[in-house]
Amino acid sequence: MNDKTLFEPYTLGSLTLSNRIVMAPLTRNRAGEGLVPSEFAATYYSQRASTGLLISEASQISQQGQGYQDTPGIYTQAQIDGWRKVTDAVHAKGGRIFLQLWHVGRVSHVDLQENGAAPVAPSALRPATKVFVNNSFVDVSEPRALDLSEIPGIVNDFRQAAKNAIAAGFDGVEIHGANGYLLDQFLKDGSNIRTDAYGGSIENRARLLLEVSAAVVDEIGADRTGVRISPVSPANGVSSSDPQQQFDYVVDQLDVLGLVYLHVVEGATGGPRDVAPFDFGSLRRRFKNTYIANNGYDLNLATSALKEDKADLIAFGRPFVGNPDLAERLMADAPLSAFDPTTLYGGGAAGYIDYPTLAESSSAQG
Ligand code: 8OZ
Repeated sequence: MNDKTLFEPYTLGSLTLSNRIVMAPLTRNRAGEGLVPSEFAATYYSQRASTGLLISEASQISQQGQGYQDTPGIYTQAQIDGWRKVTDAVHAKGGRIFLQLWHVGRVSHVDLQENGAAPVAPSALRPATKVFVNNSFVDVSEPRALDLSEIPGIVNDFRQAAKNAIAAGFDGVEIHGANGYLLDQFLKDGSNIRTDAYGGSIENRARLLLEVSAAVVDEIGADRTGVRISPVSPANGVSSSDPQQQFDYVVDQLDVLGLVYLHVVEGATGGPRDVAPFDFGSLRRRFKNTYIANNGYDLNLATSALKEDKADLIAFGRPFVGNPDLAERLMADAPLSAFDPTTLYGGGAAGYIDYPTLAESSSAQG
């Protein structure tokens, strides 16, 4: 036991965070023309700037990397300029923000791809999952397996996107290696049946994530690079026959790269924490820098995880939708507001920037 609390400053690489609370990436599908962040995004993120570290919604690194309508990108100058408004607004309030770099792989639809092309995947295996496109949830399209010759281009898209994120004023980036998207599809043997250097053994399946991580570290520095993984989450139809061995190896290698943080979705994404016997403590012990724990944490669970040294920072996701001042509410052990599920994905300002703080709602009542 130790005396750590959620509400004390924390040193993350060269940054000082005002507390140990992290806002997990939350997809909101409100990007505008050219997949530029919403005109309301600067307000949305800066309303949440009392959080120690904000992580942006997943943002595709290329058109090929997009899987849902109206998600923002980080591959055009207009997108960089749009994100600059967000980072300026967050920094003006003393906040810190990383951008999450995303390639969806096979979790996509031909209507989002250039010239209606098939989504790309480690192997031509279509998952039983849906994407939001043309204003409805539809089955993903039949994917095609990436040719070996295409892989360096994807690594380079991640590298360029990281550079763009820094140009947009972000404090760092988080590589999305979780939730059944491209990098997780390569890691797990249910979605990766390749027979080349990127499939088969644990080392081969980890190769793409590690090459992407090394490229991003080379481009912007290890102290600005984090990775998110979800070892046992079946999200988007992935499965692994050897998650402990796979992720022990991955984390050992990420540790060698000196990444500033490891962000772990502990359990099924957005669902139960204990879906399989898996020792998250093993990942925690293998990784020397900051460990961010995520998935269904509340104040009590977060406090005990810190006191038992199971994590350095705790990421909260959905509670941030309806509680812009979540940090203050947790500090006061105040009640949390629910959010409106009908405005979670898509729409405009409503259900996005109009959730009141505790102080605003009590003055409105009184
Ligand atoms: C919810 C809806 C669409 C995408 C993830 C980026 O699960 C997502 C996502 C979540 O990581």
